[in-house]
Amino acid sequence: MTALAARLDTAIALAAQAGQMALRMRPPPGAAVATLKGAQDWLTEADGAVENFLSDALAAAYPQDGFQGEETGKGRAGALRWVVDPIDGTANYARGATRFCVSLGLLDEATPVLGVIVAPALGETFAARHGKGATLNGTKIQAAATTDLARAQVEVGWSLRRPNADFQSVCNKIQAAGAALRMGGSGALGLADVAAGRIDAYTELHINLWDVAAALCILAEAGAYTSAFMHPAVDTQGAPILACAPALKDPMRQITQIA
Ligand code: LIP
Repeated sequence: MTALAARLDTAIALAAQAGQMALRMRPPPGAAVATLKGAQDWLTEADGAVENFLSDALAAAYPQDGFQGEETGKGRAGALRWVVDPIDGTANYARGATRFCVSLGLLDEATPVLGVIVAPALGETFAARHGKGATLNGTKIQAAATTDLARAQVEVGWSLRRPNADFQSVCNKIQAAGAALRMGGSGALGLADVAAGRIDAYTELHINLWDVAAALCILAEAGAYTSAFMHPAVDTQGAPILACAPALKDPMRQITQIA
């Protein structure tokens, strides 16, 4: 078995365990049980516990690999680097909702080579290895064949890291093109839905590396178009993102001005 194949098996197993830990720790429905890192930027007890579990388990399995987590930063250096969002969709998770996931990406320098996204409350595992395709619960997935925005469904991610006016401008342009608009609160799951052909595009004016590291590999292996996200400062600064059905690349790039 190749080194990447073995790491994919490990990532799937660890993400499943992390997902069950998150489910056990999930707050009940109601007002958010969490603290605020910033405006509408939530942190729960599970974020830290899940990230510590994954960091320790990956260090034990692959001590030569690097690690970067949303909550603990760039913990270890290595040619291969795990980039982890312990709970993506924290705003949903903190209220007892189901649209959240554990996201594990593996980068070889700046190239995403593995991606695993586990949504435990939805019973879904997305997985991909560079050059070997992408799956949802073991079944091959591919981006949609949609060619017309007037028949498309587009998710737009939101945060207060960019002005609301800019977010609303993008939403207005998408709706003016005839597309249906949605928001979901988890960038990783929105991007995974593009890879699975469930929606036709996902865009966000600013998103962080740990939110997308797994999804970037899954999207590439599912044949989706993805904007150039991996710029030199992306590790700590994040970037805009566009992912979409291949035939919608030009109109979506025109609307979002994200290349
Ligand atoms: C979230 C992202 C989402 C973004 C939110 C937040 P978290 O990640 O998935 O796309 O709009 O502001 O960054 O905080 O739930 O891990």
